[in-house]
Amino acid sequence: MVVQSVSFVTSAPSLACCPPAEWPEIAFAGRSNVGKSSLINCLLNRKGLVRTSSTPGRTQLLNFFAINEALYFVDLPGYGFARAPRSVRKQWQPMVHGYLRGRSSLKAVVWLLDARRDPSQEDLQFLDWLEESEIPTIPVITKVDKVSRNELGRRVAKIADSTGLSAELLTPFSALSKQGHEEVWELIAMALESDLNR
Ligand SMILES: Nc1nc2c(ncn2[C@@H]2O[C@H](COP(=O)(O)OP(=O)(O)O)[C@@H](O)[C@H]2O)c(=O)[nH]1
Ligand SMILES: [Mg+2]
Repeated sequence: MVVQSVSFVTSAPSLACCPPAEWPEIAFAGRSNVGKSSLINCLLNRKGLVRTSSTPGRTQLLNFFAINEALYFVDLPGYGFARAPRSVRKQWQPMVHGYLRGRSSLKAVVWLLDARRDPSQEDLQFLDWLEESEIPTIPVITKVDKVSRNELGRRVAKIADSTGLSAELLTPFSALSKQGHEEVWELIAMALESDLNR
């Protein structure tokens, strides 16, 4: 896709506060610090559009970005940030689950896992929930520049094993080297073309 225009639209605290569902939508999910904001910036070729931070747990709202006035990207709040206040952790599930289940224009969730980590309990629970909810999921392995080629093969096999996903479905990505940029866009394009109506 040729990205002609990108703009930040709004931060919504709940499904009810989201902008009108007039365009197809792709959401980005994963634990705090996994690289969601960096992936979105990379896909859109905009360096500072989505605030990336080395302080995890900052993004606590559903952040909407309009692309070409035809598509929304939604940066979801991350899970698994133990140091976040209890009130924030309690809000996460109704906010994110409510949005993902209720948003009629949602075409897919890009779900991120860190190449260097084994999937956590929360990662696996979230994947189970996505499957149960029949939400199309695009799994992406982030920060692959941080592991060697050999190690990446082993890491992907391990992640495939613990998630039950086939290794071919796990797309390696790096916001640093841009490895996987084209592949992730292709998977998004396929999801947008599917005539799935929810
Ligand atoms: N080396 C490397 N670092 C990355 C990559 N993606 C993200 N990071 C770093 O990981 C940290 C968290 O990234 P961010 O995009 O804010 O994660 P988010 O919390 O999921 O939105 C930041 O310090 C990023 O610079 C990547 O592909 N390679
Ligand atoms: Mg972020």
